[in-house]
Amino acid sequence: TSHRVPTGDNDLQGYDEEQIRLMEEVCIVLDENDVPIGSASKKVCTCDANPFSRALLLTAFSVFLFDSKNRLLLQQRASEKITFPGMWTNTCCSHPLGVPGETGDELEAAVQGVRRAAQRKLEQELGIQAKGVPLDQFRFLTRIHYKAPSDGQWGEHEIDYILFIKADVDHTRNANEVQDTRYVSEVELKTMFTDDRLKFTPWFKLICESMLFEWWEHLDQGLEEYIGESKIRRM
Ligand code: DMA
Repeated sequence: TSHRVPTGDNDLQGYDEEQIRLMEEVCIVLDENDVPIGSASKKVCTCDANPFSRALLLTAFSVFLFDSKNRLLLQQRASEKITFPGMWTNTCCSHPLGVPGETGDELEAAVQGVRRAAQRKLEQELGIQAKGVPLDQFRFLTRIHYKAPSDGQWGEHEIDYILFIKADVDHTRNANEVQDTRYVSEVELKTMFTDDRLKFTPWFKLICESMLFEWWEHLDQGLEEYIGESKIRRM
């Protein structure tokens, strides 16, 4: 009998070409305590199909952008996305890249790297200009460690840096990334959750079920007490 050695090579056939290209982006691989231990392509890192490796732990970030009326900007992921297509989620999520400027060993440097990555992706996904979302306006709240399978073949295993920013910005939609956007109040978001036709990403649901509404209520007063938490929240 012959044993087939898993290659860790997920099959990307049939997916969108631009999204296949983005799977070559180099992500930061972490140990369980958020210490960078290497880097690898997003394709390798998010491969959940190989029983020997599974998805690697990566640095990720989740931006929550609020307008001056404290409404949260949501996006619906494009159907072209390889992971979690068509699902509603927070303003913007991605991974900082393993390049100078977006990576750092100490927490403060890592947060600054994540802020730069957030600026880059807000522009790429939503056409939001960097000058409308200055680095020092992103407020780092905490880190959330979680694992979410997408469809058996792909999965996310991440330490997710949570960033809040309050800014009135103009946005567009990169159709390859985002199919729809919507500003919501807390009540409007809770109403969306009751509509079975809408699907939400697992990390957004986790954050909504844990801290989001508490943070949201303190946006203008008292958010300081939640900022810069050093503990990693394991979910
Ligand atoms: C990954 O986001 C990050 C989190 C927090 C799940 P993503 O799949 O939207 O990344 P990208 O837009 O780079 O594909």
